[in-house]
Amino acid sequence: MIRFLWQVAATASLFACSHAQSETSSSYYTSPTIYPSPNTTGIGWDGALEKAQSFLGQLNLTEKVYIVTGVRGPCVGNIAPIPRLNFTGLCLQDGPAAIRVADYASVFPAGITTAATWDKTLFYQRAAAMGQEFKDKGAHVILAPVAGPLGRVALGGRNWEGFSPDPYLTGSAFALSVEGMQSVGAQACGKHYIGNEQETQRNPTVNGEGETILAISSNIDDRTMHELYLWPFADAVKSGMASVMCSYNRINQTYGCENSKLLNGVLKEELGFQGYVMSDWGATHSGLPAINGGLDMDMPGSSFGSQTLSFFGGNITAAVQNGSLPESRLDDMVLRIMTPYYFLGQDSYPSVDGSSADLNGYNPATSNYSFTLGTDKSRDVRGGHAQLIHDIAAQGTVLLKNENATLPLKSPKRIGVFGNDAADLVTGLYNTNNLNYAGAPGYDIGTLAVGGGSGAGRFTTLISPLEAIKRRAYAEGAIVEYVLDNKVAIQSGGRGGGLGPPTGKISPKPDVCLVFLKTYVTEGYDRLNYEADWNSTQLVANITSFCNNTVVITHSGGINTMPWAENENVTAILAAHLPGEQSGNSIVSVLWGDVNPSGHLPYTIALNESDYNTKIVNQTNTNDTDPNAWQDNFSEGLFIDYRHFDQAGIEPLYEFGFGLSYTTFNISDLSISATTNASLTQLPGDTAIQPGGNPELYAVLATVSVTVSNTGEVAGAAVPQLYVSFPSGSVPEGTPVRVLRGFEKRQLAPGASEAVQFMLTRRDLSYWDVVSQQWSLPSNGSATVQAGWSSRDLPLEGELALTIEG
Ligand SMILES: *C1O[C@H](CO)[C@@H](O)[C@H](O)[C@H]1NC(C)=O
Ligand SMILES: *[C@@H]1O[C@H](CO)[C@@H](O)[C@H](O)[C@H]1NC(C)=O
Ligand SMILES: *[C@@H]1O[C@H](CO)[C@@H](O)[C@H](O)[C@H]1NC(C)=O
Ligand SMILES: *[C@@H]1O[C@H](CO)[C@@H](O)[C@H](O)[C@H]1NC(C)=O
Ligand SMILES: *[C@@H]1O[C@H](CO)[C@@H](O)[C@H](O)[C@H]1NC(C)=O
Ligand SMILES: *[C@@H]1O[C@H](CO)[C@@H](O)[C@H](O)[C@H]1NC(C)=O
Ligand SMILES: *[C@@H]1O[C@H](CO)[C@@H](O)[C@H](O)[C@H]1NC(C)=O
Ligand SMILES: *[C@@H]1O[C@H](CO)[C@@H](O)[C@H](O)[C@H]1NC(C)=O
Ligand SMILES: *[C@@H]1O[C@H](CO)[C@@H](O)[C@H](O)[C@H]1NC(C)=O
Ligand SMILES: *[C@@H]1O[C@H](CO)[C@@H](O)[C@H](O)[C@H]1NC(C)=O
Ligand SMILES: *[C@@H]1O[C@H](CO)[C@@H](O)[C@H](O)[C@H]1NC(C)=O
Ligand SMILES: *[C@@H]1O[C@H](CO)[C@@H](O)[C@H](O)[C@H]1NC(C)=O
Repeated sequence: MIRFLWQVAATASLFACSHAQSETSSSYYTSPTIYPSPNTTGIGWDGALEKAQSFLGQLNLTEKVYIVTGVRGPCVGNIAPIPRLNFTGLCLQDGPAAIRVADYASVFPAGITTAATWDKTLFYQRAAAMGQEFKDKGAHVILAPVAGPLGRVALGGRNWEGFSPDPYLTGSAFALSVEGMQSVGAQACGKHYIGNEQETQRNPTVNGEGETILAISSNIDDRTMHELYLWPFADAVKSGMASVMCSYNRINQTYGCENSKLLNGVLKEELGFQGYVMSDWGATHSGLPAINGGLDMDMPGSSFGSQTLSFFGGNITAAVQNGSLPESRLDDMVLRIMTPYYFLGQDSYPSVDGSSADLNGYNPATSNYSFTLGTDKSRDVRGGHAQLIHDIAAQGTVLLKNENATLPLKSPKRIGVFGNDAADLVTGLYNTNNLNYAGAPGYDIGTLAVGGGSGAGRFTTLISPLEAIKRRAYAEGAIVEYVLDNKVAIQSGGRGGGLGPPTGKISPKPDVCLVFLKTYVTEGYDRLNYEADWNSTQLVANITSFCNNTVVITHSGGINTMPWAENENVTAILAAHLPGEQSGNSIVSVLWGDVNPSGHLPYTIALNESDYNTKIVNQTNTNDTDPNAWQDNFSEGLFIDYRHFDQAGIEPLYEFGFGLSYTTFNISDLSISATTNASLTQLPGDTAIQPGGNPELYAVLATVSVTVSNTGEVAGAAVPQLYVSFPSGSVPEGTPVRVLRGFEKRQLAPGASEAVQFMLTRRDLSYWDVVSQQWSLPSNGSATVQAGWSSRDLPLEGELALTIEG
């Protein structure tokens, strides 16, 4: 059904293009308008709405407008102080892996690394530690976490900032991140809402004739929206997320920050979101349409890019005065912003660190607003987080291959280290500015521990792989030989050339060769290649030509193909993702076995890049005359990542959920029990909306338990996973073969066993029914439940039969 409609749409658009430009837009999905913007009722934030109302009652019109319009100040985003009310303003700072604009702060493992741990405790602990650093620097609002992009396209340039293309895994990490950040009193701003799945043309451009070419439109059908892209946002709203950032792109032709269907209809009404929607920087394209469409705060509010003034500010004052905007809407915007502020106790909060102002190039002396900065500049907020960062990075490292137990290393005496990614940074500790990026893969010599753009972080400390390996080797009396410049390693040639022993740059012959590869990622650009950068495949070929014990380690902001994976001399592969500041220490822990790897892939690694079905849309230089030319039809529906590989029957190289260990595990004793014998209605009852949506969606309908045991010689952490297959025939066409619906992580001593329980909620067992506009259980309630170690390794299977009212 859905697929058929898509074909019609595509055909119609081709027709329209060749005949009349004005008809182009009508052949694509469009968004309906949903007005008015619902008022907050402060549910879940007891007592705080009253405080916000009392504050609102003291504001004059100009001051209300201050609260909703950003100004220039010491932080990346700022709301002006109102000194007469002792309100010191709001400080908003990037980003998802670190407080970016700060010194003496930690750089944490990226979202993708965190997802690869599959560890809910670490999801929360990382966020709580980050939240504490933001708070200690005086930042009220964290511009994180990220669930958009979800990771629809393997080459998406910002996938690493978020977690996984699986909405269940991302939903868990996103919601626990919100809870962790807010547990210490900082506000989380979940982003980017929604459909921001590529960087290319995420913003409008101006062509040679001065005509505006609109930003890309992500055209997403209703079911796909609910079951993939919206799913994690529902989880985070349920967790009390203070703020949501609307995205740069259009959705069904309408800009993210004025899409009333998505902001008013879906986020505030269906999901019961009580907080405020802020724009991405410069993503506001109108005043009243955006405000009526559900936007509550304009950022950065003043000069940004080509925008010199805000659509908010004085325009709102004028609109209220001339009656075109009801003041009650402005009041609701203020209440939505101030309620989480009071709920989290931010009326008593640390002052903004003066070093933030310096790093943002802000001079308080020349400001119209009286921001008060802390006098204790450059506060050290790292709070001993290095150990946690080390742990997450080690746990987020995925062991993909380990022939004949090459790893952990057995006290090698001669260690070879190769590749530009092993080296310390040589171009500064803050690589946020898309260094050398014009399709080129970032900076050359230096390890990749975090990506670029607003998701970057300034390193106060960075431990490179080479540094940590040398320290370890010295302690064990081993020698380390290295060639870090890929060009030199490649040009030297292999055996008999200038690199390999006995006559080359490397001699004696290493017992083990550690090859470090990297794949740069940064906001603003999508990736161009699936393989790791800097001639990585050739580098591996050169090293393996003389080294029959080559371990390849990747530091990558996304999916890589690995054409060298089956090379006989590549004995082990570790996908170490973006580990943050303790990079070297964490990889040494895994290589030498201090940490038994327990990471699992949060995405699928294909054998061939052509196996991926979703691509970056790129119209650059192909048509810059049609303002509406950039259209991205999400015509694959629910079939992204492993759902596509399962549906199309494609064998991956390493599947979603896969990861090896230095020990072995067994899984047994699957048992399934419904929580009620009573028959269930197919649709949830008509219960008042709470944050997260209809509360009945989260009622547990069944529990599944399994027993996991460590059958090997060393301690290790098992990651049992639960997948559900819906009864075909009782669900609409376009339903995936199986979907992740549970995972846990358990540390087990050798010989130890533990029972693990998974809870299946009504939403977990439902599909989004576009007709009733509800989550619906299949009419025949018999689902297949599978448990195991990855999306393709599921030794246990059972049936879950629910009785559905006829
Ligand atoms: C190593 O690289 C050089 C230079 O590109 C190439 O000529 C040589 O064939 C490579 N050696 C192997 C074994 O791949
Ligand atoms: C986009 O259009 C599709 C097709 O009409 C529809 O199913 C979906 O709900 C629309 N989404 C939005 C946000 O307008
Ligand atoms: C919001 O509340 C105000 C009263 O404060 C009311 O006038 C307005 O109609 C309400 N708006 C909606 C959408 O319910
Ligand atoms: C509103 O309050 C501000 C001070 O916060 C003051 O500058 C301004 O004149 C006031 N406006 C009105 C209309 O009273
Ligand atoms: C502002 O703070 C001062 C000093 O603590 C206090 O005297 C005053 O009442 C406060 N004003 C408001 C409006 O809360
Ligand atoms: C109001 O919005 C318009 C664009 O519609 C903009 O040109 C103008 O500068 C804005 N005014 C203020 C005071 O921000
Ligand atoms: C692994 O061990 C087996 C048996 O000793 C041997 O045949 C094989 O060549 C080894 N493979 C590697 C990659 O060392
Ligand atoms: C898009 O196309 C342009 C022009 O051919 C090219 O320069 C750019 O690298 C492409 N971008 C991506 C992400 O493919
Ligand atoms: C890859 O190697 C070729 C020569 O074989 C060189 O021209 C190119 O610049 C290298 N690319 C990178 C990214 O190192
Ligand atoms: C593997 O290493 C051996 C040397 O130990 C070499 O003879 C062989 O050609 C290498 N194989 C590959 C595929 O490079
Ligand atoms: C690697 O080559 C050495 C000889 O240089 C040999 O002793 C060793 O067994 C080989 N290892 C593997 C894994 O083939
Ligand atoms: C570009 O788009 C315009 C308007 O739709 C169309 O007339 C023209 O043929 C297109 N050009 C190319 C090269 O696709």
